[in-house]
Amino acid sequence: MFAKLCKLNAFFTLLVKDVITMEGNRPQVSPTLATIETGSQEPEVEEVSSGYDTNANKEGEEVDEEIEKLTAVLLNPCDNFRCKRGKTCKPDTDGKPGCVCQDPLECPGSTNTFEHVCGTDNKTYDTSCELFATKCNLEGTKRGYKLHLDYTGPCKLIPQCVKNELVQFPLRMRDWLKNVLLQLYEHDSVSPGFLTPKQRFRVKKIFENERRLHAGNHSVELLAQDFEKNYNMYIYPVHWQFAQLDKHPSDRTLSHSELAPLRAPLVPMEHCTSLFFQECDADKDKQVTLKEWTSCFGIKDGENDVDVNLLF
Ligand SMILES: [Ca+2]
Repeated sequence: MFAKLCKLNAFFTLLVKDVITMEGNRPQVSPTLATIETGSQEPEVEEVSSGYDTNANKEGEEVDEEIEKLTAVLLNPCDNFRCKRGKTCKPDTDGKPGCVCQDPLECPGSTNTFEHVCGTDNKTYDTSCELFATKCNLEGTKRGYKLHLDYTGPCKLIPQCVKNELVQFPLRMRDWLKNVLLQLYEHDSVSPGFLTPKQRFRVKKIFENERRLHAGNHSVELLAQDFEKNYNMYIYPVHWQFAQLDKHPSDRTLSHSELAPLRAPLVPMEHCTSLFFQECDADKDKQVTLKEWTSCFGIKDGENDVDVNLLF
């Protein structure tokens, strides 16, 4: 678990670095990605057992340890008891732990503005904790159902995305995805762990291709030309990003909350983000399938370029 966290932190650090190195008309990821709490990363599990092993049949110290654990559980049944975002553990009258809506006023206050989030109700919340606690307390109401984390940072006026800009968005986004993967590859070469061997093998082919367009502040015309010329290099990064997001659950479709880690930090910087993801959901069922996703980025399904095997 610790190793996994370290890897994630490193990944976020890397993305934060992109903000500094990637300028101009490229999608950027804000530093807030490192601290974003979208709620989507939480498994939809309300209760997790305390892990206390009642069959423990050990001697000496081990038995003492078990007794200590049991005592702790009895004293505070909420220890090691997890609740999903917006809820908090509270023992019932029998001392059995359960999850109840958190009081938004009990959320730890923000320490800087990066922690503010804008809700879909166009209201700025001090932290994502406050937003999800508010949503929980509104459960069963229309307002609660409609409330989601829209983007990170305080609410601001997002200019309307015009059609011409919307067309440019996937060009820049897929170029950015390719560059993120190439950066991961370089980091992985110095300190392995950023990519799996399979991922590394696939990115290696892109990395070693002399004809690839290197990261820079390219015009949309050049990006479009490069997509024509080096089309094959863009197939894998688009699949890779889908697989990164499709984890809760991994079912080859992306829900609103699965998209959030990518969408939320991008919205305040790229005003076409929301519309782009809306349009990606071609059949408007609130789920973006792999086919819809790849089609959004211009990957041609007709030529078998959409391949679920690339997700693993
Ligand atoms: Ca999914």
